[in-house]
Amino acid sequence: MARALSKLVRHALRTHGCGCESLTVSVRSISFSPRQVTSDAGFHSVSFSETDHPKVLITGGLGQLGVGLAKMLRRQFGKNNVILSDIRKPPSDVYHNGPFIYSDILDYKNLREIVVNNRITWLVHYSALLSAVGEANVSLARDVNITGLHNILDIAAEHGLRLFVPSTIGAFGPSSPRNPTPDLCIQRPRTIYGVSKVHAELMGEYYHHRYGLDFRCLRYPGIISADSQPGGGTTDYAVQIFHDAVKTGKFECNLRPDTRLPMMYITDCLRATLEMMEAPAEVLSMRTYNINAMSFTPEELAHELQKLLPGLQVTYHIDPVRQAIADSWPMNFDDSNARKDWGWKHDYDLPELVQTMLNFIGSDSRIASAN
Ligand code: AKB
Repeated sequence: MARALSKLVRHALRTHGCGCESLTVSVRSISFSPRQVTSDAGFHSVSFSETDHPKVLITGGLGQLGVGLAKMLRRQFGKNNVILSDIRKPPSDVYHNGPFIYSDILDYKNLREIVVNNRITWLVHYSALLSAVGEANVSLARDVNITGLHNILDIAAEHGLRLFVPSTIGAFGPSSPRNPTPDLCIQRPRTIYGVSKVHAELMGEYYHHRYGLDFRCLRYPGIISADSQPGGGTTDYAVQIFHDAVKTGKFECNLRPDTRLPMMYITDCLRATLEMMEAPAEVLSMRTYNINAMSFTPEELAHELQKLLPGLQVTYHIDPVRQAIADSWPMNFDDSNARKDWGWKHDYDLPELVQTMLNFIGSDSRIASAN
């Protein structure tokens, strides 16, 4: 089991943009930090005029969500106003589609230089190790998810940035109400990923109240995308099933057939992120919101897929680490506050999700086999 998990970590680090290969924690040389200034230091004023487009930096940009978010934000704000960053070398299409920069969130000076030199006004902080991979390497997860976040918070507060940090259904644990899970309830997660996300929620909210940091946070469900892979999460099965179904007609699921988890299609997730970032401060009654679209089990997802691919065979080989994590997470997510405060509304339910994923992956594999 330990060997399998460390293989998983190595694979995730090689193939997925968590921005986390470099483990050197830098010694800071900063002239001041929010810890040294008083609460009335004026961080409330954003450093760009409301009529200007924001200048956005996305960390962990080569993971599951960064490239898609950059594409959407570039359409809205202009190509050169959105900078993707990671510590890995970008594929050539990403490199040629807009600004890409090396950034290591554990290197405070490097981050600060990027923010200053590019006059960044919004920061979307996607670097993180996910749940399963985090359990396989706790100290790396602690460095990236907690120390990295501290750097990001300080940079954002010092430079008056609007900061988005995603949280997750994983920020809840076995003692949280699971069906449904409201925004405010007991949060005692049992993974380092969950602990680091509760820490991020609380630190962000603390910086908001203490220093006026414009911190915004959404708790994402499992995100399902066709052209980008998640890396080392518990909900990854819900992406892999589509690829295996199209390629081989078979899928081996690592969760029990009745494991119910909240899920969302990537287009909804990215739109929610932009809508939360653009929401006027006065409508935000909270700084951290649940968002949701649907909830399903592996059995229900397989059944929906079999309507379009009747030959699909699904077997179950349970991974005890992932199963224990999933059993401690919400089954249904209550996102009524997001719907009430800033008008959140999802577009994709399970049938549309399955149709869209199959269209996408099917046309991709047809192109690949034609080449
Ligand atoms: C994971 O499974 O770790 C993530 C998440 C739900 O946060 N996809």
